[in-house]
Amino acid sequence: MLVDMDYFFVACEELRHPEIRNVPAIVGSDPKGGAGRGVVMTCNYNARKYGIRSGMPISAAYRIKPDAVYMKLDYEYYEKISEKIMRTVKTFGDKFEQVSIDEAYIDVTKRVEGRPALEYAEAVKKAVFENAGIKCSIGIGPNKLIAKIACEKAKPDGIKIVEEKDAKSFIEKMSVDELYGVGRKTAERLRAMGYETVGQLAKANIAKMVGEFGSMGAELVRYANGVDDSEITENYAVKSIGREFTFEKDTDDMNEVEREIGRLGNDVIEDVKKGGFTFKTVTLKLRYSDFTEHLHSRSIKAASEAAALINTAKALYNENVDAEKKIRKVGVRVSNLASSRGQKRIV
Ligand code: DCP
Ligand code: CA
Ligand code: CA
Repeated sequence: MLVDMDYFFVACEELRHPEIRNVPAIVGSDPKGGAGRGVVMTCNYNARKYGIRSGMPISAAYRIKPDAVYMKLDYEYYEKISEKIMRTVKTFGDKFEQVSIDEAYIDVTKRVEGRPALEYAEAVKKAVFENAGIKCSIGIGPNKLIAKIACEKAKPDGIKIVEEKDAKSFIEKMSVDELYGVGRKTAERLRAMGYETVGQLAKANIAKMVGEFGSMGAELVRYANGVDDSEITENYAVKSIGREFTFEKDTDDMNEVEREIGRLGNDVIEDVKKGGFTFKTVTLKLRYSDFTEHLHSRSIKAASEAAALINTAKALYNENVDAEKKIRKVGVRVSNLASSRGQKRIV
């Protein structure tokens, strides 16, 4: 079973601002009257009606709906709610694997023996709503791949069950980019090879696919046939990755600070790659010689590269630094992590 929260960040905001429930509402960067940089992290379904989407430049959202409610990211608050949700979801499975802040797999094989899976999923939804006040969608399938796709089809506030015997036909008409592990680039390459639908890909020649994509080519064909043997494994201990540095002597030399941001950024990226993560939020910490401390955050499209981190951190520095003061300590942190499983393997 895959359990995924609906429009998660904005759903969290609704809990403390019930008045935004019936209007288009967005969490993301400051739109600054249309001149703002950065992206929409998410929006409620009311905003989606107008074509606003996660990952879209905030300036584009502003052009579509300047009178929407724009809220800035409060990752720590969402994380607290996420913890409550995950504690609840975990009790419903024999194995539990959180894959991002708002989504987890649980193994319910034994739990649904002798009772309707639909009833069980309804109980999970009810428990999450009662404990955390958040609505979610649930996909159930013979493996993680099918559960994930089923959950997408269940959105919002729904349940979709796909039995093993129906798994292949469930996905065969879908476009290849709806398959797990297929990003935009891979989808383009698949189309160029003549594979438009998952069903076409399912019949692909394995040797040809391996020639094109390496061992992951074979895996893609297995996915296209609805086959996924990966286990549900607990692995989500890490929520953010950061590094800090205290200068020998407090400094207002911008080149020196930027050099340090670059160094910290590269160290952070090493850990990001080791963990197989992508990040969406960059936070710069500045502590001045008077010991005041400021945090500046920006959300970007999911990334795992050093340049994305370092450029964002430097931009935050340049935009926010108080040039009147000397800096004692600088920190760089990434959060809003997700597993890059499926995206990373095919390049
Ligand atoms: N998120 C983000 N940047 C993106 C996409 C999402 O920061 N490009 C954040 C905000 C989301 C949260 O991660 O609330 C969970 O992402 P989902 O993809 O599950 O999207 P939502 O929960 O927002 O919407 P849905 O109802 O489609 O699941
Ligand atoms: Ca979600
Ligand atoms: Ca999610």
